[in-house]
Amino acid sequence: MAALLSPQAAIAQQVHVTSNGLTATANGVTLEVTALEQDKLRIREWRTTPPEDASWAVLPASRTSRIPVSADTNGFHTQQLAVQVGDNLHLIIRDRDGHILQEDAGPTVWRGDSFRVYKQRGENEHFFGLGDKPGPLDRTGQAFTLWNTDSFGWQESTDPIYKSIPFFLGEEGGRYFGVLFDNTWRTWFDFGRENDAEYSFGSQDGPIDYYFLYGPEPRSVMAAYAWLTGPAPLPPLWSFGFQQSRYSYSPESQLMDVASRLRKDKIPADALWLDIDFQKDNMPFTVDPRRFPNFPEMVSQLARDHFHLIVIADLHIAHKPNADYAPFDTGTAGDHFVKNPDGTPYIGPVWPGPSVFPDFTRQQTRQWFGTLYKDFVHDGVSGFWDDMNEPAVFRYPSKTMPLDVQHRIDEPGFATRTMSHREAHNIFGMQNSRATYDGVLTLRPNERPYVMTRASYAGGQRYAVTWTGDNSSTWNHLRMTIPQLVNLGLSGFSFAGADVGGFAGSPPADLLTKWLEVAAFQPIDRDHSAKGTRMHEPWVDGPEHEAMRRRYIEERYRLLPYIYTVAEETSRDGMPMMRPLFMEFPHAANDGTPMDLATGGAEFLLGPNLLIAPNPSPEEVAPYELHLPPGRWYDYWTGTQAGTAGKAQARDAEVRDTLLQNQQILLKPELATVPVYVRGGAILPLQSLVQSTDETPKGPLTLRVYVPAQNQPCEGSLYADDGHSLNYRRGDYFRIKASCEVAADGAVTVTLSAPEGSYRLQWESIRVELAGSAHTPAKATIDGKDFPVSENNHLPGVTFARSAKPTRITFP
Ligand code: MIG
Repeated sequence: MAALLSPQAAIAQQVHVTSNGLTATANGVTLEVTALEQDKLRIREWRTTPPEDASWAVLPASRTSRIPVSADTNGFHTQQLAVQVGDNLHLIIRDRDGHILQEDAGPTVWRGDSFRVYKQRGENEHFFGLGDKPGPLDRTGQAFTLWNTDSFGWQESTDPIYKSIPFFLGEEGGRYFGVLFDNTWRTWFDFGRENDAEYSFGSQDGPIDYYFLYGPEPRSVMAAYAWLTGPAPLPPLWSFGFQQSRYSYSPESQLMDVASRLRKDKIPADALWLDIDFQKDNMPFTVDPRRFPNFPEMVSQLARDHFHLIVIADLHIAHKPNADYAPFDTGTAGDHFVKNPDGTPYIGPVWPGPSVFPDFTRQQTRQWFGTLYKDFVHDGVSGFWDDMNEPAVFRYPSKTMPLDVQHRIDEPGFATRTMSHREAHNIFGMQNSRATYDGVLTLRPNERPYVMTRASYAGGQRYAVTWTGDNSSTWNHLRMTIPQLVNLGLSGFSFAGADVGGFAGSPPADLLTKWLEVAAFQPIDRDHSAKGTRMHEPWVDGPEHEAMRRRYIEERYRLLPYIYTVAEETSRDGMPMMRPLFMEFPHAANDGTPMDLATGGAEFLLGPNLLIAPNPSPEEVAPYELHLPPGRWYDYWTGTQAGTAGKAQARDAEVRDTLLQNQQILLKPELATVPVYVRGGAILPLQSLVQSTDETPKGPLTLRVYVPAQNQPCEGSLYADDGHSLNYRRGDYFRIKASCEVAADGAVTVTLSAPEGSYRLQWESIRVELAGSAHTPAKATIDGKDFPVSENNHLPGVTFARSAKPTRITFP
């Protein structure tokens, strides 16, 4: 981060160090820096009076957290950060070794009510996050607008799209920090596009209110952001199964045909989705009695076939007075709709025709909206889909409602007042999904709500999972799913997916196959397509394609114990499921440069241990380079070592001959394969194949140990619970930790901890097996007793009854 710029004409200013931070005033502008924790600061700046101290994104306990600081001249320090204010409110944040982490590039620039804050950008500084903005993983050199927008058919250069997540990570020299700019108006970010020596953020109006979260490890930034805005709650287990959707399955018989074909063709699946055509005249919270005459019976039938049903329920309520349409009648009676400046309800055209829009920033309105799910919940519908909540409104060029529409804030912790749509727009979708989440939770109090939203704001992960909206059926869109979903994960939305196969357009068979393969390793695996496109279900291109697709979906189901364990980590400490390489290997390069810059963000990690390496140019047939992070790696599909160490074992002669030094491998793209690697020292929990998460897997739970080099770390864990209730929050879960050690003679000892939690694991036996052991012993010892070793897929292992005590397994 560059040296201090010479400040403009020095203006007398006063810096008051307080017990928890400082305030400084110059030119009528006040700067306030508050230490929330040793490594977390809140920064506010204002001209006349301090803005209201409230937030839709930040948890009240975190926002009001304070720690004592030590005063310095013109600043203060905590145990981890030093804050200094120079002339003209020039703010510098350093770590305790004196490295500048963030420094103003000049005073805040105001134009009327709008403003922009400028920071110096280091020559090698990189930026990530900002939700699912299209474009490269690294945000450097780009500028963005945050304004929730219905962007059907968005492309790589489209900005803005559906969500506004004003959170980013910065990195230089291997030191990471996060910034949440908590302002709900239209905001702008520039990461060195206008001037590569600066980055900046600003808004049309509203407060200058941002949080600085220091790492230095990227993992700590994620934990800090989860502390600040709340982690995403753990979704139900079934939502990690395969999900099949289309705009729209209708009538009922078509949906039931899809359900039975999935079972008949043995394509494991857990969820089906109904899009708007199941409704009567596109009216939310209705069912078309003609096309879905037996709705409750249909939901029960699906449940008997082990399918969960998710239905769309858009927020716009049809403007239908005197038509016996309860959402309109009760909403009107309760005064729940947003208004024009003259006090009349605002009416705008959407799917049902003229529609009114709930005033979601009122607690009473959200409570009312939440009751609308009653019948669906009663019928056994498992999840809800909040679409169109930017909000999308037809016919206006802006694709949303007029900016002078009035919203009311009536909310504990906020001043009661009205605000214009300018201020409410970016939080509208988030508050819609909050109403859905809270409403469904109230109706089914001990079950985890499953809500998927299109629009949201920072902190919206507390209420809903998300997807990337109306992507396209192109190879480039398949490639873009990776940087988009990784950046969403870095922005709090770990539970996210992209429409598999692409929404707009019709994917050629090869594209759909490859997409189904790659998405098997992404957090939400949901095949969805637009009206008028060709069908997308796994079988539509004949048995050969179907077999390739099935194989990947099956592998996802075998990996579910691992996938669910990784998901639980998100819900505890904010670590995304889909991770950039830098998250696990921040020091892969000596100078701290994130590894992902070399790979172009094409590779990703699923949890800590699986590396997925699809072709960065998925439509090309030429070999491509794989960059493995430091350490030993195994080919997931063969169990053999990869990289330099695994040279002799490479399967394909052409590939073997082109193996490179330094953990680089040349891979030959194949339609039937996505390369996947496992970190040496990983212990992966795996299960036998099931057709849905309802089915109890046969045989033992497998813990597959990928033998590390001697003295290298070796660990893994398994988390399990009943998969659907909230009992896990009261200790009803199961967790074991596993570790291994390799002796000088190659003997491997695996240690399992005593299980934590009261949940009774569905597996009564456990198999511990080794990938990459030097030899196959005939016997192993378990707590000192001999056990026969058996091979499964060429991997030696032992099976034994699960125990409540720690277990030690030695393979001599
Ligand atoms: O104007 O409900 O992004 O997934 O299928 C289109 C119909 C409305 C947009 C969503 C898409 C959904 C579609 N919706």
